[in-house]
Amino acid sequence: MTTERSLVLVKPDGYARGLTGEVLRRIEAKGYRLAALKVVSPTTDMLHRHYAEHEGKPFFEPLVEFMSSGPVTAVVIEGEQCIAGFRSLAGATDPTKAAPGSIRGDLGRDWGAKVQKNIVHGSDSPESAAHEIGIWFPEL
Ligand code: D4T
Repeated sequence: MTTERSLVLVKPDGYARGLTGEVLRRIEAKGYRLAALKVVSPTTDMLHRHYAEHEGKPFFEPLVEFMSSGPVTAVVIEGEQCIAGFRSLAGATDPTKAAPGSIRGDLGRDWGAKVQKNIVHGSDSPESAAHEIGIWFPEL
């Protein structure tokens, strides 16, 4: 089994609510390593590249607007199967349905917005992780 990397984002809602430390704590407590970390104010271009698969969907523009609304903490995590492992830590996309014990289940809720403000992002495949790490950490 080769070591994997995943791109994790603490989204503007998580950053603004002071939950970055809690998210990092859960990642480290699970046993994954933090390979790179920074606070970023993403450009529209970065977000269009990051969310290209969702272009044209009804939540795409609200999603880009939300993700541009404040700083984001971008993290590269590392460890065997960390892609699936972090998605399990994060929980379901909809925070109302996310299981208690998960980041979104414990810390997230529906705020009545056009887009789900669900605290974190995690890559969903090795190909997405490589692509996304290139967008958020071009220096790596
Ligand atoms: P990300 O990509 O942010 O880790 O979230 P997920 O992997 O869990 O979900 P996603 O890519 O399908 O969606 C990206 C982003 O859009 C929001 N969203 C999604 C939304 O507001 N309404 C929706 O119906 C969907 C599918 C939430 C996450």
